[in-house]
Parts: sequence; C-alpha cells; structure tokens
Amino acid sequence: MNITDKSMIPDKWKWFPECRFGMFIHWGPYSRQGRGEQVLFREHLNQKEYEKTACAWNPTKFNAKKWAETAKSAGMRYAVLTTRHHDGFCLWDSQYTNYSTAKQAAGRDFVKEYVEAFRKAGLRVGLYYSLADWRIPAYWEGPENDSEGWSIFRNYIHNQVRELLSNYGIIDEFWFDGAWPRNAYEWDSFKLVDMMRDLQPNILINNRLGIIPDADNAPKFATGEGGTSKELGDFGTPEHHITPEPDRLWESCQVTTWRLWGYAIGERWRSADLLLDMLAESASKGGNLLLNVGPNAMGEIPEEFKRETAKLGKWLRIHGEAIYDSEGGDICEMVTRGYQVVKGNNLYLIIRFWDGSESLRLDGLKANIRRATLLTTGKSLKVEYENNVIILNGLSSQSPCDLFPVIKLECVEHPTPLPWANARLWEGDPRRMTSWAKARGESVFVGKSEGDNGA
Ligand code: JFZ
Repeated sequence: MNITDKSMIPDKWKWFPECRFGMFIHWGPYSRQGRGEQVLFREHLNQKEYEKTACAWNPTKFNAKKWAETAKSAGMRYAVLTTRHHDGFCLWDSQYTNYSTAKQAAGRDFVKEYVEAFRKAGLRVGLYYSLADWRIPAYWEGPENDSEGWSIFRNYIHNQVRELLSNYGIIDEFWFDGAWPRNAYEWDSFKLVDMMRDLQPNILINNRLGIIPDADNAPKFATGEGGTSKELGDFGTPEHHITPEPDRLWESCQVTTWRLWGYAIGERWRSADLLLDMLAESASKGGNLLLNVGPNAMGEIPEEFKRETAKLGKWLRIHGEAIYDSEGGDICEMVTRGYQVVKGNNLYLIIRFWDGSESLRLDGLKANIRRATLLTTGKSLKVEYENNVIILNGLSSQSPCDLFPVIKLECVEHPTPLPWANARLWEGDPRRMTSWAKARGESVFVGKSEGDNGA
C-alpha cells in the first residue's frame, strides 16, 4: 500500500488522513510528582509510597468537555488518552483491578468521561494502553522465568483490552505501548489483535505489540491490513521524529515541551511555529501528527499548551485544506521555502521563510497551473513560465500572516517533478546535473571563455 495513494487506504480508515492532526494526552497519578510519566521507574520510587499517592489522587478540576474544546480550538480532529501507563494505574472502571480512578479517591471513570465528551464534540477517540506494568514482578521476570505469573499477567492484559473495547462504544484508534522487552508471541499479540478486530472491526491498531522474531514466516494478518511491515499493526508510530513508513499509515507522536510526555512542573514549551512546522512536515510526508499534552494533577491543560496550539487552530481555520485529507507532497525541492503538500490536483506551498520577494520561482515542478492563489489572503497570483521554470508573481514584501503563509496551485493534472528534480541533493544519479553545470562552462575562473581549463 502506498500511503500517499488514498485509493489504497481501506474506507474504514480514510478518516485517519482526513484528520491528520490529533491530541495525545498523557495523564495519570504521576502528574502529582510533576516530573513526567515515568517518574516511578526513573527515580526508583518506593512502589508502596507511589501507590498511596495514586490512590489518593483526586483531580477535581478534570472536565473532559474543556479538554475537547481545547483540542478543537487547536484544529485537532481526534485524540488518544492514556488509559493505563507503565505505572499500572487505570483511568477507567476495570473489573480486573481496584487500582483505578473509579475505585479509589476520584471515584470516577475518566475514560468514560473522555470518550463521551470528545465524541460529543465531533472528535474521533483513541485509547493508549501500556502492556507493561512496572508493579508486576512477572513483567520483569518474563515467561521464561515465571511462566505461571506471566500467564496470569498476560490474561490480565487481554481482559483489560477486551473491556476497554467492549464498554466504551466505538474506539477509532488503539495505541499500544510498553511491549519491551517481550515479543509478539510472548504477549500473544496475534490473539489479542484477532479479539480486537472481532469487537471493533474498524479499529486502527498501532505497531507496538512486540516484534515478530520470525517475521518472514508470520501469518499475513500479522502485518496489518495493507501493510507489508515486519511487525503487527496498521500504522507506524515514529516518536520524536517524522519518518514516513513506506507501505502503511503512520503518525508521528511529538511532545509540546522538551521530551517528557506527562506533566512536568517548570517545563518550557515549544512555540507555535515549531509545532506547525511538525504538522506541515508530517503532512508533506503523508502522515499524521499526534501532538502531546500532559494535564496537571488537578486535571487542567496547561495554559501554555492552550496558548500555542490555539495559534495553530487559527492558522488551520484559514489554511486547513492544505493539511486535512492531504496526500503527502514532496514533489520537488522546497527546503529553502518550506513544505509542499498535495491534495488531488492541488499543490500547496507552505512558506516557512517569507523573504519579501515579489515573485517565487519553482524550478523542478512539472505542472500546468490553472490558478495560483495566496490562500492566506485569497489574492490571485500571476503565473509565468520561463522554459521549465514556473514563476509566481504578486507576493507582498511583508508576510501576510504570523505563521506560515500558503500558496495554493490548482493544477490541470496531478503535479509531478521534472526528471532532474525527482531526487534531492545528495540523492539520485549525480550525472543528472552535468548539463546544468556545463551550461556555465568548464573554467574554474570567472569570465573565462568556453572550454578554458583555467590554465
Ligand atoms: C513510550 C513510553 O515509554 C513513554 O512514556 C511515552 O508514553 C511514549 C509515547 O511511548 O516511549 C518510548 C517507546 C519506545 C521507544 C522509546 C520510547 N523505543 O522503542 O525506542
């Protein structure tokens, strides 16, 4: 499956590229310490002490409706909430443990409140679930050292996934994590995926169910529908980076801070232009961006997150057609300007660097342009052709918006690169550039005649 060819994406999953931008929410009792989601392990805390703070955790200011409003204000169209992270504490009313928000101080089912509020706001909902549970000795021992304990633990995992997919309506995306150091056989991931597809036939399952040691012999279904990846899962999850997966859907998960996913007191926040750069890069490469927030211990989304992502929402309200339902778009060289995104026969130029020039030349793009528009203002641009070079005229000296202006090129047919422009610098056949250099001559001196070797 070519991820930028929408006809190759099953109808049940077309919502994924249509949405393009989601909210990742890392929230749990670790927000009380305020040093990220892994503080229990990273600081080797006393498990009993941590358990006490988790059970006493009562985020009275949690309001899922407000969270959904923040997501919509940012232009996000889906969300993924951590139902249980590696610390083992559950945010839903699980029948398999009392270590949950429902059975402890909070007395609430936060997953229920989240799915209901986000669906009501018109957002698709995803659930994150950690296979790892740092409290459980069998997780650390593994099946080879504690087969009975491992079997009990694995049944607990499968039972919890079943109840999450049985009791909360349609779940659009399931985001496994924490497979390390066990593999897909040890987690019995094939059986898990089978059960999940029975319960939720349209669900998208990510690629973190453990590696398949003998992937070449794994049953076809093990590589997810449409993909030929050597691992289970319907979509890839590049984390802290934006790397396309060649043959299946993918979603770059990124933080809005330094690198922790859970709430961190005193943290510094990435600015809107950096966040938009990640969104534009993901879309230009044909993938989604799942942008993270770690709500605080009382259940509030930090003001810094709301402030910066609201700027993206404002940008998307004008330029969203360049992102939502797009198909990738690295057609030809654009790094000196920004990003290219394709949708049908339209090519969107997302301009990261506005240099004040009246015109912009596109060398390398092969397209018959019906209309060129500065999407930011709606102003029409004049299109000229000089041999194979496309010149867009009528740009203002001042950037027309605080973030990235966008130029929309409506092409007669699907835009493609000129042969020499298919590859990028440091890629492809270097000899493709010889005639371009030869047009200047051979001399190493300025002004020397044709063919002079500089002697
Ligand atoms: C995992 C979690 O450990 C982390 O807390 C957060 O939830 C993140 C989204 O997912 O982080 C990982 C997972 C896998 C790797 C690195 C960090 N890996 O494979 O290198």
